[in-house]
Amino acid sequence: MPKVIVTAAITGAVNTPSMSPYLPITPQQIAEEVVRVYNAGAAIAHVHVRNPQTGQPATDPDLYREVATLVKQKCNIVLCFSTGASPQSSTAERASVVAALKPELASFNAGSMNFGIFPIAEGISSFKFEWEKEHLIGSENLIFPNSFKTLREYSQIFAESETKAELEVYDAGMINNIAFMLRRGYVRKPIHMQFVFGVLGGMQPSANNLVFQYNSAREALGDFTWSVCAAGRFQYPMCAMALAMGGNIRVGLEDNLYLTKGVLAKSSAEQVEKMIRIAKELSLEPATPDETRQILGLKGLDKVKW
Ligand code: KMH
Ligand code: ZN
Repeated sequence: MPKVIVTAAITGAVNTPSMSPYLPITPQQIAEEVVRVYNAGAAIAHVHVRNPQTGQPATDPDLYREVATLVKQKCNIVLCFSTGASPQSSTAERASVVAALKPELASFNAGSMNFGIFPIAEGISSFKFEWEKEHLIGSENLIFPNSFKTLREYSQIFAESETKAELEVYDAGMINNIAFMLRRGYVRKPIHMQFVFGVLGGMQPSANNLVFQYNSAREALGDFTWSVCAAGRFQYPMCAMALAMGGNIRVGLEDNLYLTKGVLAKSSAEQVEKMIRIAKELSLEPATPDETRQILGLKGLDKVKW
Protein backbone atom coordinates (compact mmCIF):
# COMPACT_ATOMS: atom_id res chain seq x y z
CA MET A 1 0.00 0.00 0.00
CA PRO A 2 1.20 3.58 -0.61
CA LYS A 3 2.75 5.20 2.46
CA VAL A 4 1.84 8.47 4.12
CA ILE A 5 4.12 10.35 6.49
CA VAL A 6 2.23 11.48 9.57
CA THR A 7 3.79 14.33 11.54
CA ALA A 8 2.59 15.33 14.99
CA ALA A 9 3.25 18.91 16.09
CA ILE A 10 3.36 18.44 19.83
CA THR A 11 3.06 21.88 21.44
CA GLY A 12 4.03 24.79 19.15
CA ALA A 13 4.32 28.39 20.23
CA VAL A 14 0.89 29.81 19.45
CA ASN A 15 -1.38 28.09 21.92
CA THR A 16 -0.98 28.91 25.61
CA PRO A 17 -1.48 26.94 28.85
CA SER A 18 -4.83 28.63 29.58
CA MET A 19 -6.33 27.15 26.40
CA SER A 20 -5.86 23.48 27.27
CA PRO A 21 -4.59 21.56 30.30
CA TYR A 22 -3.24 18.96 27.88
CA LEU A 23 -0.66 21.19 26.20
CA PRO A 24 2.75 19.70 27.09
CA ILE A 25 5.12 22.21 28.68
CA THR A 26 8.17 20.64 30.34
CA PRO A 27 10.81 18.66 28.41
CA GLN A 28 9.57 15.55 30.21
CA GLN A 29 5.95 16.18 29.17
CA ILE A 30 6.99 16.98 25.60
CA ALA A 31 9.10 13.82 25.37
CA GLU A 32 6.24 11.69 26.75
CA GLU A 33 3.94 13.17 24.12
CA VAL A 34 6.47 12.38 21.39
CA VAL A 35 6.53 8.74 22.48
CA ARG A 36 2.71 8.68 22.55
CA VAL A 37 2.44 9.96 18.97
CA TYR A 38 5.09 7.47 17.87
CA ASN A 39 3.06 4.64 19.40
CA ALA A 40 -0.01 6.00 17.59
CA GLY A 41 1.78 5.81 14.21
CA ALA A 42 3.44 9.19 13.68
CA ALA A 43 6.83 9.07 11.94
CA ILE A 44 7.88 12.68 12.66
CA ALA A 45 7.43 14.79 15.78
CA HIS A 46 7.63 18.53 15.17
CA VAL A 47 8.96 19.94 18.43
CA HIS A 48 9.03 23.37 20.05
CA VAL A 49 10.17 23.90 23.62
CA ARG A 50 8.77 26.05 26.39
CA ASN A 51 9.93 27.55 29.66
CA PRO A 52 9.20 24.64 32.04
CA GLN A 53 7.86 26.98 34.76
CA THR A 54 5.66 29.32 32.76
CA GLY A 55 4.97 27.56 29.45
CA GLN A 56 6.29 30.56 27.52
CA PRO A 57 7.79 29.65 24.12
CA ALA A 58 11.57 29.15 24.34
CA THR A 59 14.53 28.52 22.03
CA ASP A 60 17.17 27.16 24.44
CA PRO A 61 19.03 24.25 22.76
CA ASP A 62 19.47 22.64 26.20
CA LEU A 63 15.70 22.23 26.47
CA TYR A 64 15.62 20.64 23.02
CA ARG A 65 18.51 18.37 24.01
CA GLU A 66 16.62 17.22 27.09
CA VAL A 67 13.58 16.30 24.98
CA ALA A 68 15.68 14.55 22.33
CA THR A 69 17.69 12.53 24.84
CA LEU A 70 14.55 11.30 26.60
CA VAL A 71 12.91 10.39 23.28
CA LYS A 72 15.96 8.52 22.02
CA GLN A 73 15.73 6.14 24.98
CA LYS A 74 12.26 5.07 23.85
CA CYS A 75 11.94 5.26 20.07
CA ASN A 76 13.48 6.19 16.72
CA ILE A 77 10.90 8.78 15.62
CA VAL A 78 12.28 11.57 13.39
CA LEU A 79 12.56 14.81 15.37
CA CYS A 80 11.85 17.98 13.40
CA PHE A 81 12.85 20.93 15.57
CA SER A 82 11.24 24.30 15.05
CA THR A 83 13.24 27.28 13.86
CA GLY A 84 9.99 29.24 13.70
CA ALA A 85 9.86 29.13 17.48
CA SER A 86 7.79 32.11 18.46
CA PRO A 87 7.63 35.10 16.12
CA GLN A 88 8.77 37.17 19.13
CA SER A 89 12.18 35.42 19.25
CA SER A 90 15.16 36.75 17.29
CA THR A 91 16.15 34.98 14.08
CA ALA A 92 19.55 34.01 15.58
CA GLU A 93 17.91 32.47 18.67
CA ARG A 94 15.47 30.58 16.48
CA ALA A 95 18.24 28.88 14.47
CA SER A 96 20.47 28.07 17.45
CA VAL A 97 18.95 24.61 17.93
CA VAL A 98 20.05 23.50 14.46
CA ALA A 99 23.67 24.55 14.96
CA ALA A 100 23.79 23.00 18.43
CA LEU A 101 22.04 19.67 17.88
CA LYS A 102 22.30 19.10 14.12
CA PRO A 103 18.93 17.35 13.81
CA GLU A 104 17.91 15.28 10.80
CA LEU A 105 15.06 17.68 9.99
CA ALA A 106 14.02 21.16 11.10
CA SER A 107 11.38 23.66 10.05
CA PHE A 108 12.53 26.47 7.75
CA ASN A 109 9.98 29.24 7.27
CA ALA A 110 10.03 30.38 3.65
CA GLY A 111 9.20 34.07 4.03
CA SER A 112 8.01 36.92 6.23
CA MET A 113 4.38 37.52 7.05
CA ASN A 114 1.86 38.97 9.48
CA PHE A 115 1.14 36.32 12.10
CA GLY A 116 -2.04 37.32 13.91
CA ILE A 117 -3.06 35.27 16.90
CA PHE A 118 -4.75 38.15 18.77
CA PRO A 119 -8.35 37.09 17.96
CA ILE A 120 -7.77 33.96 20.08
CA ALA A 121 -7.49 36.17 23.19
CA GLU A 122 -11.10 37.29 22.78
CA GLY A 123 -12.34 33.84 23.86
CA ILE A 124 -10.24 33.64 27.03
CA SER A 125 -11.68 35.11 30.24
CA SER A 126 -8.75 34.48 32.60
CA PHE A 127 -5.11 33.73 31.97
CA LYS A 128 -3.01 31.31 34.02
CA PHE A 129 0.21 33.21 33.29
CA GLU A 130 0.84 36.89 32.82
CA TRP A 131 2.79 36.55 29.55
CA GLU A 132 -0.08 34.87 27.69
CA LYS A 133 -2.22 37.97 27.16
CA GLU A 134 0.58 40.09 25.67
CA HIS A 135 1.76 37.09 23.61
CA LEU A 136 -1.64 36.94 21.93
CA ILE A 137 -2.71 40.62 21.85
CA GLY A 138 0.76 41.85 20.87
CA SER A 139 0.62 39.78 17.69
CA GLU A 140 -1.64 42.46 16.13
CA ASN A 141 1.56 44.44 15.54
CA LEU A 142 3.83 41.50 14.81
CA ILE A 143 5.66 40.51 11.67
CA PHE A 144 7.16 37.02 11.56
CA PRO A 145 10.53 37.95 10.06
CA ASN A 146 12.18 35.69 7.49
CA SER A 147 13.95 38.15 5.19
CA PHE A 148 16.08 37.02 2.25
CA LYS A 149 19.14 37.59 4.42
CA THR A 150 17.66 35.29 7.08
CA LEU A 151 16.84 32.69 4.41
CA ARG A 152 20.46 32.82 3.24
CA GLU A 153 21.86 32.59 6.77
CA TYR A 154 19.54 29.75 7.75
CA SER A 155 20.44 27.86 4.56
CA GLN A 156 24.08 28.00 5.57
CA ILE A 157 23.38 26.77 9.10
CA PHE A 158 21.23 23.93 7.75
CA ALA A 159 23.88 22.94 5.20
CA GLU A 160 26.68 22.95 7.79
CA SER A 161 24.54 20.81 10.10
CA GLU A 162 23.42 18.44 7.30
CA THR A 163 19.88 19.16 8.49
CA LYS A 164 17.14 18.79 5.92
CA ALA A 165 14.83 21.78 5.65
CA GLU A 166 11.12 21.30 6.00
CA LEU A 167 10.12 24.45 4.14
CA GLU A 168 7.03 26.04 5.72
CA VAL A 169 4.91 27.68 3.04
CA TYR A 170 2.06 29.95 4.18
CA ASP A 171 1.47 31.87 1.01
CA ALA A 172 1.93 31.67 -2.76
CA GLY A 173 4.84 34.14 -2.78
CA MET A 174 6.86 31.83 -0.57
CA ILE A 175 6.99 29.27 -3.38
CA ASN A 176 8.75 31.93 -5.41
CA ASN A 177 11.15 32.49 -2.49
CA ILE A 178 12.01 28.77 -2.59
CA ALA A 179 12.56 28.94 -6.37
CA PHE A 180 14.99 31.80 -5.71
CA MET A 181 16.76 29.77 -3.00
CA LEU A 182 17.10 26.86 -5.42
CA ARG A 183 18.54 29.10 -8.13
CA ARG A 184 21.07 30.53 -5.67
CA GLY A 185 21.96 27.10 -4.30
CA TYR A 186 20.69 27.97 -0.78
CA VAL A 187 18.70 24.72 -0.83
CA ARG A 188 19.02 21.66 -3.03
CA LYS A 189 16.61 19.16 -4.46
CA PRO A 190 14.86 17.03 -3.39
CA ILE A 191 12.98 19.66 -1.42
CA HIS A 192 10.29 19.04 1.17
CA MET A 193 7.51 21.53 1.88
CA GLN A 194 4.82 21.91 4.49
CA PHE A 195 1.83 23.82 3.11
CA VAL A 196 0.38 25.70 6.08
CA PHE A 197 -3.18 27.00 5.99
CA GLY A 198 -5.27 29.08 8.35
CA VAL A 199 -2.76 31.45 9.94
CA LEU A 200 -4.18 34.98 10.01
CA GLY A 201 -1.72 36.59 7.60
CA GLY A 202 -1.30 33.52 5.40
CA MET A 203 -3.49 31.57 2.99
CA GLN A 204 -6.79 30.38 4.34
CA PRO A 205 -7.79 26.72 4.23
CA SER A 206 -9.75 25.62 1.18
CA ALA A 207 -9.59 22.96 -1.50
CA ASN A 208 -8.92 25.66 -4.09
CA ASN A 209 -5.99 27.05 -2.13
CA LEU A 210 -4.39 23.64 -1.65
CA VAL A 211 -4.72 22.76 -5.35
CA PHE A 212 -3.41 26.22 -6.24
CA GLN A 213 -0.37 25.87 -3.96
CA TYR A 214 0.36 22.38 -5.23
CA ASN A 215 0.11 23.42 -8.89
CA SER A 216 2.11 26.61 -8.33
CA ALA A 217 4.86 24.59 -6.67
CA ARG A 218 4.90 22.06 -9.52
CA GLU A 219 5.22 24.88 -12.04
CA ALA A 220 7.96 26.72 -10.13
CA LEU A 221 9.93 23.86 -8.56
CA GLY A 222 9.27 20.62 -10.42
CA ASP A 223 9.36 17.60 -8.12
CA PHE A 224 9.06 17.83 -4.36
CA THR A 225 7.65 16.03 -1.36
CA TRP A 226 4.94 17.78 0.62
CA SER A 227 2.70 17.74 3.63
CA VAL A 228 -0.27 19.79 4.80
CA CYS A 229 -1.23 21.33 8.11
CA ALA A 230 -4.06 23.68 8.97
CA ALA A 231 -5.07 25.68 12.02
CA GLY A 232 -8.08 24.91 14.17
CA ARG A 233 -11.05 22.96 12.90
CA PHE A 234 -9.68 22.87 9.37
CA GLN A 235 -6.94 20.49 10.48
CA TYR A 236 -8.84 17.30 9.66
CA PRO A 237 -10.52 18.28 6.37
CA MET A 238 -7.32 19.80 4.95
CA CYS A 239 -5.35 16.69 5.95
CA ALA A 240 -8.03 14.51 4.35
CA MET A 241 -7.65 16.50 1.12
CA ALA A 242 -3.89 16.04 1.25
CA LEU A 243 -4.36 12.29 1.63
CA ALA A 244 -6.64 12.21 -1.40
CA MET A 245 -4.05 14.16 -3.42
CA GLY A 246 -1.13 11.90 -2.48
CA GLY A 247 0.42 14.23 0.10
CA ASN A 248 1.55 13.77 3.67
CA ILE A 249 -0.12 15.19 6.74
CA ARG A 250 0.53 16.94 10.02
CA VAL A 251 -1.75 17.03 13.06
CA GLY A 252 -1.08 17.92 16.70
CA LEU A 253 -1.94 20.35 19.48
CA GLU A 254 0.30 23.02 17.92
CA ASP A 255 -2.30 23.47 15.18
CA ASN A 256 -5.56 22.36 16.80
CA LEU A 257 -6.47 21.69 20.43
CA TYR A 258 -9.63 19.72 19.65
CA LEU A 259 -10.48 16.16 18.74
CA THR A 260 -14.05 16.91 17.68
CA LYS A 261 -16.23 20.00 18.07
CA GLY A 262 -16.07 21.15 21.70
CA VAL A 263 -13.95 18.17 22.82
CA LEU A 264 -10.33 18.95 23.69
CA ALA A 265 -7.82 16.36 22.52
CA LYS A 266 -6.11 14.86 25.56
CA SER A 267 -3.01 14.22 23.44
CA SER A 268 -1.77 14.80 19.90
CA ALA A 269 -1.78 10.98 19.72
CA GLU A 270 -5.61 11.03 19.57
CA GLN A 271 -5.40 13.23 16.48
CA VAL A 272 -2.78 10.94 14.93
CA GLU A 273 -5.05 7.93 15.53
CA LYS A 274 -8.00 9.74 13.99
CA MET A 275 -6.16 10.65 10.78
CA ILE A 276 -4.60 7.19 10.49
CA ARG A 277 -8.10 5.67 10.69
CA ILE A 278 -9.11 7.89 7.77
CA ALA A 279 -5.89 7.11 5.85
CA LYS A 280 -6.43 3.38 6.22
CA GLU A 281 -9.96 3.75 4.85
CA LEU A 282 -8.29 5.31 1.81
CA SER A 283 -5.88 2.33 1.54
CA LEU A 284 -2.91 4.33 2.81
CA GLU A 285 -0.43 3.01 5.38
CA PRO A 286 1.51 5.25 7.79
CA ALA A 287 5.23 5.30 6.94
CA THR A 288 7.58 4.20 9.73
CA PRO A 289 10.33 6.58 10.87
CA ASP A 290 12.93 4.63 8.86
CA GLU A 291 10.73 4.64 5.74
CA THR A 292 10.34 8.38 6.28
CA ARG A 293 14.13 8.78 6.47
CA GLN A 294 14.34 7.09 3.12
CA ILE A 295 11.49 9.03 1.49
CA LEU A 296 12.88 12.40 2.63
CA GLY A 297 16.57 11.50 2.25
CA LEU A 298 17.51 12.23 5.86
CA LYS A 299 21.06 11.71 7.11
CA GLY A 300 20.11 9.32 9.94
CA LEU A 301 19.81 9.32 13.70
CA ASP A 302 23.48 8.33 14.09
CA LYS A 303 24.53 11.78 12.78
CA VAL A 304 22.70 14.00 15.25
CA LYS A 305 24.32 15.63 18.29
CA TRP A 306 22.43 14.17 21.23
N1 KMH B 1 3.37 27.26 13.65
C1 KMH B 1 2.91 26.70 12.41
C2 KMH B 1 1.89 27.53 11.79
C3 KMH B 1 7.64 26.39 12.68
O1 KMH B 1 7.54 25.86 13.79
O2 KMH B 1 8.71 26.74 12.21
C4 KMH B 1 4.03 26.40 11.48
C5 KMH B 1 5.27 25.90 12.10
C6 KMH B 1 6.47 26.67 11.85
O3 KMH B 1 5.25 24.89 12.76
ZN1 ZN C 1 5.99 24.77 14.73
